[in-house]
Amino acid sequence: MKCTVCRGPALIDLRRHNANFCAEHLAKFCRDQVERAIHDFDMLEQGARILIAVSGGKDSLALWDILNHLGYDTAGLYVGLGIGEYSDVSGRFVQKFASERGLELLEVDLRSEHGYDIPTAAELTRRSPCSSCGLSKRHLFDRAAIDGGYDALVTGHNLDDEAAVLFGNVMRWQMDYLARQRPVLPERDGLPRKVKPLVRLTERETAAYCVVTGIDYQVDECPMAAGNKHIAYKELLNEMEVASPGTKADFYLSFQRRAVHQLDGTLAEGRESLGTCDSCGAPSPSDICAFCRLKSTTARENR
Ligand code: Q46
Ligand code: ZN
Ligand code: ZN
Repeated sequence: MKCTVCRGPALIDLRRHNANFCAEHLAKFCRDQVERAIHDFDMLEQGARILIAVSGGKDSLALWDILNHLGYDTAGLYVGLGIGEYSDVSGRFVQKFASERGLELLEVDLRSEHGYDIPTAAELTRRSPCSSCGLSKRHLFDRAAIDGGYDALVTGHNLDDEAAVLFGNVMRWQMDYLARQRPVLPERDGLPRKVKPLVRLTERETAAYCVVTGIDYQVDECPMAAGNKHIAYKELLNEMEVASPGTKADFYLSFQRRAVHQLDGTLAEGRESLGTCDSCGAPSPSDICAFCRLKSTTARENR
């Protein structure tokens, strides 16, 4: 197998692009795909100051590395979720990545700063761990991006993630979720601009990027992910991709090109009702935001 660009030995084949790449050209391919997503979806101004939500996994660390290469002014934000050994190891990968490259890393620890961790929150609220976790991360990422005056909050959602979520939303025709499923959401009412520059790369590609550029990352999956329905959607989409390479990208990117703008009205309707939380001042559709409610539930039950 030869590299499509230099004809040297290739180490990965990308069937949907009908191409094989060596280490150097795979890294270039990944950076080019991110640059293209940023350009096509008008995500970021050149040299923008951005905050990257980093988990210690392959996607967020690959993205941080790529955005740095592309000349953005980057800082990372890691939220310690308190999911035992998994969180401890993830945090160490992030710290190592940042310190080796001299990059700025902000850290928030749920337990010491907000009095709870994700396993406790899941148990006390009787909600799925991912729902407490998702709302906690969203709140803390949004807040840090606004307080720090960053031009955008960037997350490492890749093509597999986005296609799986889109599949789930289509299966239930959740029009409000579909309307919001965009790679760029503009800043509004105290919420930062949010962008997803990895939407043109799959998780196999970001993992390969980490391997060829020497990025060490947390390879274990979160132990609380079991039962997450998106895992089944990813498997289904992967089966379709094997039968017909390019299906996944076509599904997601064609939705962005042809369909999502039909839902601009639905998006605007959903945005009218945001006020502010009486307790923390964050944008919220109710008097007390979901994060403050979660905090007070866990504080009450922890007593
Ligand atoms: S960290 Fe949190 Fe994920 Fe673990 S508990 Fe669920 S949402 S699976 S990205
Ligand atoms: Zn090559
Ligand atoms: Zn609040």
